[in-house]
Amino acid sequence: MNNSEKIIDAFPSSNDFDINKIRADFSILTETVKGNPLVYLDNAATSQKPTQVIEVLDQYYREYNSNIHRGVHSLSQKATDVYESARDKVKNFLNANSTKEIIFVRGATEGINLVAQSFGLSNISEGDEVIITEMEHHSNIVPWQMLCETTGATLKFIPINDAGELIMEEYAQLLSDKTKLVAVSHISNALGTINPIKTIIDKAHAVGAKVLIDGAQAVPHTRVDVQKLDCDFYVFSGHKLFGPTGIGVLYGKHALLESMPPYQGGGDMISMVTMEKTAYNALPHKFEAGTPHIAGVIGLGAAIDYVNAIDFDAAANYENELLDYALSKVDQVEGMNLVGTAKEKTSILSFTLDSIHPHDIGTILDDQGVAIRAGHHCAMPIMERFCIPATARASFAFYNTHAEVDALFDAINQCREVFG
Ligand code: C6P
Repeated sequence: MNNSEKIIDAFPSSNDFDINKIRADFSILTETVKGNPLVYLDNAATSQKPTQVIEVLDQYYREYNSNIHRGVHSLSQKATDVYESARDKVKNFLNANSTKEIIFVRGATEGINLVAQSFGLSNISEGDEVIITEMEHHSNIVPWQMLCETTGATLKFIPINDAGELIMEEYAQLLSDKTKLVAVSHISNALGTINPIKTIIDKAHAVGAKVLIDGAQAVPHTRVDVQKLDCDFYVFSGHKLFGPTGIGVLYGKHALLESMPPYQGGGDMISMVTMEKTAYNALPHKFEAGTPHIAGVIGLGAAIDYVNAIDFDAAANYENELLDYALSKVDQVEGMNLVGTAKEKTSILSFTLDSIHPHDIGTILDDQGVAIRAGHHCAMPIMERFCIPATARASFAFYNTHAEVDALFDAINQCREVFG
């Protein structure tokens, strides 16, 4: 029996989601760590990659590696075609109106920085206000702090309650005609809270503000329709969506992107350069200076093909079952405290154990082959809000199993025994 079989789920699922078939696509799940089957529960940090994505990357480098948008030769044309077809896949994945609205960036972080520097510097000035929340990842805090420092604008935070939910009445109070931008995570990486982004967007628009949604934790778990949401910007990272690292997406409404200055200068983002001046390329290329992460984009396209090919809604239901199963076990562990108990929550289990530092929990769990993240999760203000230095965080993907949740709790109990 190999390790993957050992950990395969005997727990009946309420839908037809074929977990065994899915797991066979992720060969890394058969690895061992310190002699134990790998139980990978750090999916919020980065997800594993299916064979289908790895093979597409391999094929690009082996068969048609070349630069794009530049060559007349066949390899370059093929690479350009596959690169641009990935943009089309992203457009359909987000239900954007046009491929002109899809900008490839390094990840959610770069997407937010692009908006802060390009939209922010040309639309936000002294006396204006930017609103974010207490539960943001540093990627959706620091770029706005930098913008506000440069411009003299003020940064405001929507507070959260003890369950880790936004206090919407306070949000309503913060909004005014001074508000120029609201930037909010779709799903919190530290708490798992799913934010009511449609309401947030509509309220911001009512005072004339634009809205950026940080979808880094959302796209692997939920369908996103940027037209229905009516958000102005939406960002995500490929590596959390079963694709490569170093590639991500900024969606922006066409008219907004058109009105914004380029973020970086260089090759590919120009239509004409003289020694005196430059005419910029059309969208989306205006925002893609230099040779892009071609393999990353092609791999992201393959990852989107992958999630499109599985029953994504069934996968999301299955993940919710895993979360419910894990939540049902929390009460059985003495001294285990959940951080983030929102009613609307996705598959993230952030917790502390009385008298045991989260880093120690992470180390002891690793000894059992269970990979979780311990720390502040790049969301220090949320730790401050809950008066804790850190949490241990298990985060589930659709390839995890109930047996792995059991392994997590066995390891947690072991941890409690080690620390007495
Ligand atoms: N969160 C986590 O373990 P990048 O690094 O650009 O791919 O993604 C940044 C980012 C932005 N917003 C949210 C909500 C995120 O969760 C992340 C990344 C990882 O929680 C790594 S710190």
